Parts: sequence; C-alpha cells; structure tokens
Amino acid sequence: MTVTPESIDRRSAIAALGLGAVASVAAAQMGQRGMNAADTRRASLLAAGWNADAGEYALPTLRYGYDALEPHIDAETMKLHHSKHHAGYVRGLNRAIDALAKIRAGDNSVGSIKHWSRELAFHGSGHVNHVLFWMCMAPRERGGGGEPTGPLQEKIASDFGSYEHFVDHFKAAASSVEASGWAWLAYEPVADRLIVTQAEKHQNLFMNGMHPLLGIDVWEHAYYLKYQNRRGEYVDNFMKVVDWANVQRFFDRARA
Ligand code: MN3
Repeated sequence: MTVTPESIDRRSAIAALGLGAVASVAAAQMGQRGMNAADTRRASLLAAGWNADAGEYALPTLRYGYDALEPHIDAETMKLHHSKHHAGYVRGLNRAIDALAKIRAGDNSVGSIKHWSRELAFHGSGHVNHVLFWMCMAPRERGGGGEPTGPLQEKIASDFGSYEHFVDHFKAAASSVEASGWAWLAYEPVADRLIVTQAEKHQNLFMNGMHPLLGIDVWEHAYYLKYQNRRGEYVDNFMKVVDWANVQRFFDRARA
C-alpha cells in the first residue's frame, strides 16, 4: 500500500487511540539500544501495533515468550490470546478502516456507516487494549511483579490512600466486570487524578480523555483454560507479573 492521505488518517488515529504512549515508550527503549532514528520510529510504531510500511495496523511481536509468564499466565492461553484473539481484532480494525474509506470514496453504501463505526470501535479498542495489556506484563526475572516506585507510587498513595487500597479497588473492579471486559488504572489529566474503572467488551464505559495506564483483560479467553471460573485467582496472579516500570512510563507520558 502506498502512502496516501488515508494512510495519514490512520497514522493520526494512533495518537487518538492512545497508542502514542506505547510507541513513545518503545522508542525510548529502542533508542537506548543504539538503533538509528528511522529504524527506531518504524520499530516503535510496530510495537504499538502499526506497520508503517504496509500502512495498516499489525499484530505486535511480544517482548517475551508465550511461556515467560508461567505459572501465573499459562503458555497455551498466551499463544491463543495473542495469535488468535488479538490477531482477530487487528483484522477487524483494518477491515473497518477500509470499509469506512470506501464509503468516503463513494464505493459503499452510507447506510452501513453505523455498522462499520461499531466495528471500528470494537476491534480498534480491542487492538489498543491488547497492545497495552502485553506491555503491562513482564516475566518476574525482567521486573514483573512487585510494587510501583517513584512518582507513580506517590500518586497511588495520594489518590488511593495506599498501594494496598489501590490493589483492593483494582481487584474488585476486575472481578466484577459484567461478562467480557477490562479493568483499568487510568489517569485523568484535567483533575490530575488516578482512577480505577471498568470497560465492558473493549470499548464501553471507559471515560473519554483518560489515559489508560494498567489494564487487565477479564474476557474468559484471558484465563478460562487455566483458571476456569476462578477469575479472582487469575486477577491475583496477574498482579504478580505487572510491569510497573512500563506503567510508570505510561504515567510519565500522560502527565508530560
Ligand atoms: Mn483478550
């Protein structure tokens, strides 16, 4: 695909969807490894789920193996979750973007705009959420687990009373999402406030304008193979692989 105004639309959509934070964090990490600027930009966009050469959304490569989060998140779940479920959202997002572009070009019925807008919101949010989700976890030997430090630790203590209160709130939100959805720690910049919230499916209930910092996927596909109906046990184990260094980076960027 050549670079067209449509490609630029898609590029700018990355920032609007919140993937800019992921690209920025990935770029900082890659820059430290001595890549040149152009390669860093291409690779960091790919880490954020965007293939700049193809001009379309793409499934990012994980920073760790499917078995790296064992025993907390099992390899079979990780493999299916990333290579099947997330890949499906990427396909659905690109399909929706193409359909909406065709409508603008007059090749598609405007009567289907509502359908494709819903598809865009569902698959687009599914893609963004999963990109962030993978970035929010790390194997224990690479920093997963533990507690936040520095400014994020201070902000959590200030806004929730303590880290323990935050964890209680976050786990309660994750455990009580109705059906399929997410729990998020997010930052609301106008009030300069951290908020724990839920999302149903991928896109419903989340407050526009907030910056997602830490998200847990509580769709059954995220835990059912290992934990069956024991969602709370899955949430407890997720907390043991949280990559607080990356969550801190998202927080830094949201406040910048
Ligand atoms: Mn999922």
